[in-house]
Amino acid sequence: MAIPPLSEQELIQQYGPHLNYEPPGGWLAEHEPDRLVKTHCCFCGVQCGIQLKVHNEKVVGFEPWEDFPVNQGKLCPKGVKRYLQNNHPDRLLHPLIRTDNGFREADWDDALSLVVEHIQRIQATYGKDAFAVLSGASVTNEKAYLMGKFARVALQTANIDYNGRLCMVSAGAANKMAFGIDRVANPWSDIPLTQLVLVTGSNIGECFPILTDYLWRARDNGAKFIAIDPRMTPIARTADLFLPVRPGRDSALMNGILHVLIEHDWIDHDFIDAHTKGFESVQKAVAEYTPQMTAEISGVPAASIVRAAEMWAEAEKSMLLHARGIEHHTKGVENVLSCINLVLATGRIGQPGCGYGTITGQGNGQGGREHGQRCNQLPGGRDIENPQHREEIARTWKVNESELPHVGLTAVELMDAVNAGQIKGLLSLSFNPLVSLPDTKLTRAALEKLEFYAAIDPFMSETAHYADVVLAGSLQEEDEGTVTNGEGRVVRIRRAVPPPGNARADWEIIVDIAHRLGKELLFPYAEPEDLFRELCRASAGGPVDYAGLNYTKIEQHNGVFWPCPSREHPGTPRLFEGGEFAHPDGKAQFHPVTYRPPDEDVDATYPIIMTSGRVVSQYLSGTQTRRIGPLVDQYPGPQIELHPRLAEQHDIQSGDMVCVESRRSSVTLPALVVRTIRPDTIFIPYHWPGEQAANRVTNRALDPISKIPEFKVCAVRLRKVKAGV
Ligand SMILES: Nc1nc2c(c(=O)[nH]1)N[C@H]1C(S)=C(S)[C@@H](COP(=O)(O)OP(=O)(O)OC[C@H]3O[C@@H](n4cnc5c(=O)[nH]c(N)nc54)[C@H](O)[C@@H]3O)O[C@H]1N2
Ligand SMILES: Nc1nc2c(c(=O)[nH]1)N[C@H]1C(S)=C(S)[C@@H](COP(=O)(O)OP(=O)(O)OC[C@H]3O[C@@H](n4cnc5c(=O)[nH]c(N)nc54)[C@H](O)[C@@H]3O)O[C@H]1N2
Ligand code: SF4
Ligand SMILES: [Mo]
Repeated sequence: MAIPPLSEQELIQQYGPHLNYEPPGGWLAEHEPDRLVKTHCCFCGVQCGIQLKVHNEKVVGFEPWEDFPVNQGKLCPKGVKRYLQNNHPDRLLHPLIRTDNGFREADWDDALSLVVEHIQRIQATYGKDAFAVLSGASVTNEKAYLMGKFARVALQTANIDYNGRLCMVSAGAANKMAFGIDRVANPWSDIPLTQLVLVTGSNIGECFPILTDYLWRARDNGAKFIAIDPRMTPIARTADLFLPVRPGRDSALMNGILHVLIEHDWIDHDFIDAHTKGFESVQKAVAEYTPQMTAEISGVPAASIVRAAEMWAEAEKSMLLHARGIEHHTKGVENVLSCINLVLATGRIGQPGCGYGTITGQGNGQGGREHGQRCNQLPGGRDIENPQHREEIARTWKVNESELPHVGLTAVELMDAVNAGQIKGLLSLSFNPLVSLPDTKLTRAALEKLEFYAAIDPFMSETAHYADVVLAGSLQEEDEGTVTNGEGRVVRIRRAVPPPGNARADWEIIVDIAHRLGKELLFPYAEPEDLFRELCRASAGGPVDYAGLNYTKIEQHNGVFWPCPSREHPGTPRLFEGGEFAHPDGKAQFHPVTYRPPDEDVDATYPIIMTSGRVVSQYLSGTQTRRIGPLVDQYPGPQIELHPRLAEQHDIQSGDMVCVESRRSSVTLPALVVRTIRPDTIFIPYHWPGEQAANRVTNRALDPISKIPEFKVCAVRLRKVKAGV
């Protein structure tokens, strides 16, 4: 007997948005929402406001949130499709325990008992630090704070770090060194007020699509625009001046631009004298970076270097913005310092339309690096080796200062310590290192050596496949909390729906483990707001001060910028007004930078530079966005971008399969021949795992200060494997 097919109505009921097409009448017609929840996009650091449409306790769509000032209702391709991750058939609905026959579903009591048993066994056998924690910056401030406290108080391990170590740390370290504080100096609403925007190492159009709107508004007001990138990115195509820098040469290029400014005396002596220290050393350092020498190192024509300096000088107000393009280097901190030197020497900071900033990447890239989940940090941006900071936090946490661990290993070093057998156990939250760390082979070898690994994730990430226990955690829309966007604006994340099935809110899982470790009294939280209250208290008087914040105030003002030290304080959208910096003497510090080559430069055997990054439709290691059909359609798999001249040399055409080999391993992917990239450079987006992973070939060398890996430069050679069809 024929089985009757499902009707349109039944299909919709059964599969909802996963049908992946718009039914006649649209989703709205089928799913009159039960409620709209004002919250924020779960992806990048712009943290666009969005209203999630909820039907039957599932997120089924979205509406723009036009009153939220950052994006005023606008959303990018990922923002409009993000709702498709909720209620996805791949969502983890139960804890999973590894058996000889794969994973089995478990209840929470069994899963968490096993976690606690292994934590206790490993720590008793090998010492406290042998159990490590890796956390993430896609999670709320509340969770970031909890993870730091959990590691130091419940586990008493020094070894906790986070995936921002792959992201924001070069800029963070340089900002601390130069300004005494790690936050973008201006709100984005300053961009339309400026006369010149210089963007280096950021593909804003694809990575922060909504910020493009601020650039357009600046252009509408007459601003000029300079872009620096080895690739002519979508925004670079609209630039007044484009400097196609050779990857890994930014400190030389910035020194060269400053050299021209000093040569013509286009600098701000009054500002330098009144508000900074150390200018002479920078003046000396850039003296040799003539346009000619800078051109030879950077691959940018000397005339363009001079033109960049002229345009900077001609503008009365200017802003310099950068992202990972200059930061993902073994000299990431130096690259950033060379940018800051340019800004300080010309006094272009601390005024409306005049300023500087790194563009924060992850959704909570800013807050994620403030509240103590970094290996060298305590809440409020405090230093874990500073005796006074340790005392302050020990008091808040009601523990003895002597019990607080000291500085631990950074994320990549931590994985290396796993590989070396020093760390035996790992708990991870919102981190997928198998895809996101450089040199995949090494990461995989390390994961295989762990005696015990527990991963908390809403999806089965590639790294979670290596876990002994996978704990079904929550998506951003399934928990209350706050995040701090790329401007330093603390915004409210609302719980739209509960976690599905037996999945639990991340913070509940961590608190449950802490209780099972006998620390009930030190983790007395009933809801995320309890955590936020404690976080604000813990931050009081620290370098990152949230003391005056609470949920109501944040909601009333569409977000509040830190520092916000008291209830009456309105928050601080623009830093350094009046030339007042955050070092104790109020002055900014210049740092001389001398160019040095990348850790792995090209040679006769590996003659081509490989760089890596992103495409607009995919997000980070892809755990979420590779599951969203329309985003997969937009850019189904990684391709190797290369210039026609390089392609011709290797007889390669678009679609041919090309093997890229480095000293570590190789990856074979289809070629995409484009005129927008330098002929000596190839680019591969890194969002895919396994055989398609860009990180099979990347270099694990670290910046000596920030410990960020050199994702943006390694030396490779090419081989055509197969002609395309
Ligand atoms: N669509 C999308 N958006 C995202 C993300 C995502 O995964 N997908 N991730 C978010 C996160 S966490 C981050 S960190 C940001 C990253 O944002 P971006 O830093 O803007 O993005 P990337 O693609 O990593 O790199 C930016 C640019 O650096 C250039 N570049 C490479 N090498 C060099 C160099 O040596 N010098 C200079 N000057 N430029 C160089 C690349 O060609 C690229 O265009 O994006 C955020 N937004
Ligand atoms: N080659 C190369 N490699 C790179 C980069 C590059 O440019 N080139 N960029 C680097 C950068 S800038 C970054 S930021 C890293 C990012 O690398 P990762 O941080 O490893 O990437 P994510 O995809 O954010 O992995 C986070 C995991 O968090 C889960 N997750 C998301 N939200 C939540 C939540 O609320 N709770 C829980 N429990 N889990 C959640 C996701 O499902 C995913 O499995 O990659 C780095 N790697
Ligand atoms: S710009 Fe960033 S925050 Fe805004 S919708 Fe796109 S991914 Fe989400
Ligand atoms: Mo990032």
